[in-house]
Amino acid sequence: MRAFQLAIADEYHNQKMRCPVHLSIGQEYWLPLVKKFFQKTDRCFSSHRSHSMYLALACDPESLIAELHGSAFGSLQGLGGSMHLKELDSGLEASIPIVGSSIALGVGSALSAKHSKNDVLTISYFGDGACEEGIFHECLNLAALYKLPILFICENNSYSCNTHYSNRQTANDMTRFPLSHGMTNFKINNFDPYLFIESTMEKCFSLARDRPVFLEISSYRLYEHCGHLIDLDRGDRTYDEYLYYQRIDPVNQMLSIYPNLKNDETIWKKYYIDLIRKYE
Ligand SMILES: Cc1ncc(C[n+]2csc(CCOP(=O)(O)OP(=O)(O)O)c2C)c(N)n1
Ligand SMILES: [Mg+2]
Repeated sequence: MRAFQLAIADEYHNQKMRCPVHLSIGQEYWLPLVKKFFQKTDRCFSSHRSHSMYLALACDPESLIAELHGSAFGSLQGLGGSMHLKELDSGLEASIPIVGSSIALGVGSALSAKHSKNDVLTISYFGDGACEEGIFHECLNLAALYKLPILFICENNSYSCNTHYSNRQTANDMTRFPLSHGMTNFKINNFDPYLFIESTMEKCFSLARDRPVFLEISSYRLYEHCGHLIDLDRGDRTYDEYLYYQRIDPVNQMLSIYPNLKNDETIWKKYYIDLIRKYE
């Protein structure tokens, strides 16, 4: 996922990818685990930051690259672009750029699963900014009341576009919302040991087949909100903040422990750049 996104970031300036891109470089550490605990009949509704979710579930980087180029070989024949990714066979039902939509659609899907008495778990994936939408609070209420089989995954990168949480909310803790509905909730962050992250996610996926569960995942977006640059010139975040999170970034940590992986990253990045060349 990291190599894929670095390749996009490197090549985007050529203006051959004509749709906006919301990279999640710095936020990928938990996403491969979604594939591990997601069952064949489960359903996922994603936000606009959907590349990594698509890679995790659909596992098809070439169709994503084609889609970003508006190619007929893209996952949506080039008609959807980066923010509308879906792949029904893998359970990625939709990615929706209207903030909060993945929550409402997810709850609808979970309600239908409950009525059908099947074993379908729905994942609703969204950001901390979506917690400021009214629909978020209505949906949490309904999911708690009806005990719907849904896992809310809130990826908290502390920013909504360029606005820090401190200018938007009274606390950087999204679990206070599910708590007020008596909903089971968990938190993981980029400092946690991998085994803890894995076991927490396993628990979430298992419990949510029965009742709603809320998982807050703290992470940090190293690139700009939308685009291929590192936007330190905007003044919305400090260089020190960026350097701190770059240092503790789980992928960078892993590369410092296992330097040989840097070779793999380079090889994969080159592979993705070659694919980009194929479709541009
Ligand atoms: C209803 C709605 N309002 C505003 C926007 C503009 N918008 C696009 S992304 C975004 C920020 C969302 O922040 P967050 O939910 O934290 O997700 P992140 O981008 O950090 O992953 C906003 C406000 C939108 N797409 N939809
Ligand atoms: Mg955010």
